[in-house]
Amino acid sequence: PKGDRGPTGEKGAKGDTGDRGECQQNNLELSPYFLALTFPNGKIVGDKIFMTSGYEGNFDDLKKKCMQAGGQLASPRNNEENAAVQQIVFTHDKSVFLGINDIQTEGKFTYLDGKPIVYSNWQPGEPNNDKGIEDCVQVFSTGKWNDKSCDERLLILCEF
Ligand code: GMH
Ligand code: CA
Repeated sequence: PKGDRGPTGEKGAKGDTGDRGECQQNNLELSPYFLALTFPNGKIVGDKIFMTSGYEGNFDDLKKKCMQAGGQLASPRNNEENAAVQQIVFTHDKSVFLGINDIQTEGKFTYLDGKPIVYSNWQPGEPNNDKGIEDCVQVFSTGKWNDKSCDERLLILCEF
């Protein structure tokens, strides 16, 4: 378990077998390099890194900025990834846009590549397409999702 290792994830710690997978991932997350690089703007989940720069903008701005950086807007695909997104939203007290929208077909939420979403964490009553203008998805500090106008200016959160 994660808690069994020292907080510094010292080199050559027990369990550092060089294997790919969970053991190595835990050590990576505890290494001072990753602690430094992810504090306070990033989170590592499995082989995915979520990172904000603090920039705020509308959906198109944020989508473009993430792509220019070689990543894409955060697109959590399970509870663990969503919890990482939530933690960044909570830390910064600013909600983020996901790389998910129903711009193409109202009511059918897809990733940026157009594929249907495999995971969601909607706030009860959402998505409601309020006033008929909500095609993007924001995450609250509770981790719950709300569809929101893509013209809102929210915090950037990319995944790499
Ligand atoms: C409406 C109501 C609220 C809800 C908002 C939100 C806007 O104003 O249904 O309860 O919180 O819409 O969905 O995105
Ligand atoms: Ca809504």
